[in-house]
Amino acid sequence: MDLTSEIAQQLYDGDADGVARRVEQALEQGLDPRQVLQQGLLAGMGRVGQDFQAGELFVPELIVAARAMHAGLDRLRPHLAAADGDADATVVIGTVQGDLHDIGKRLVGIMMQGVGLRVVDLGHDVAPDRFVEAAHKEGAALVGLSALLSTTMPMMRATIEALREAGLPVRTLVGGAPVTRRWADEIGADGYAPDAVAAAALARELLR
Ligand code: B1M
Repeated sequence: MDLTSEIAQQLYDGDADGVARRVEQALEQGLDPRQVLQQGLLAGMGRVGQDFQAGELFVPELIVAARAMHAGLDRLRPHLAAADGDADATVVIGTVQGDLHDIGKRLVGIMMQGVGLRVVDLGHDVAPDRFVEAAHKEGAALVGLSALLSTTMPMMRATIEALREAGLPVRTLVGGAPVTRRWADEIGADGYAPDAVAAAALARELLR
C-alpha cells in the first residue's frame, strides 16, 4: 500500500497518531501536500461518509475519524497556508449555529490563508450575532459561512440578514456539502464555492 492509501486507511480507522506520523513521513519524502490532502485525508473521510450513510459506521466512528482528520490537518497546515504577515484583507469564517461539522470549514480557512488572506476562524455552532460582532471587531471584508446539515442551512440566511441589518460593508460566501449555487442566490449570498480551493479563489475575486 502506498503512503497516501495508508493515510486514508488510518483515517478511516480513526488512528490519529498514525495519521499524524504518516503525513509527516509523506512530507519528508517530498510528496505534494495537496496530494496528501486529496488522496490521503479526503479519500479516507469520503469512505467514512459513504459507510456512515450505508449504516456500516456510526457517530462514535465519525468522531474518531474527525479527530484523525484534525491531526493530519495540523501537520499539513503550515505547508498549505502562507505566512500571516502577507495578509491584505481579513475573512471571518465559521460553521453556522446548530452545526458541529468543522473540518471542511477549517480546510477553507487554510486555503484562504494560502492565497494571502488573514483568517479569523470562529469555529462551529456560531450564532448570527457572533458573526456580526466578529466581522465588526476584526474589520472583516468577507464573511464565510459553512453548513453541512440541511437543517442548519436556514441559519445561513439568518446570518446574512443579521450582517445586512448591522449595516456592515462585508461580502458573504457560503458553502458546505448540501449547499448549492441556487441556495446561495436565494439567500442573497455574494458567492458560493463547492470546495476549499474554489472558496479561496472566489474570496480573492470577491475582494478585488
Ligand atoms: Co455528520 N453528517 N452528523 N458528523 N458527517 C454528514 C454531513 C452527513 C452527510 C452524513 C450522511 O448522512 N451521509 C449527514 C448530513 C445529512 C444532511 O443533513 N444533508 C450528517 C449527519 C446526519 C450528522 C448527525 C445529525 C448524525 C447524528 O447525530 N445522528 C450529527 C449532527 C451534529 C450537528 O452538527 N448538530 C452529525 C455529527 C457528526 C460528527 C460531529 C460526529 C462529525 C463531525 C466532526 C467535525 O467536523 N469535527 C461528522 C462527520 C465527520 C460527518 C461526515 C462523515 C464527514 C464531514 C466532513 O468532515 N467531510 C459527513 C458525510 C460527508 O460529508 N460525506 C457527515 C470532509 C470535509 C473536508 O468535507 O465538510 O463537505 P466538507 O467540506 C468541503 C465542502 O463541503 C466545502 O469545502 C470543503 C473542502 O473541500 N465547504 C465549503 C465546506 N464549508 C465551506 C464553506 C465555504 C465554501 C466551501 O465558504 C465559506
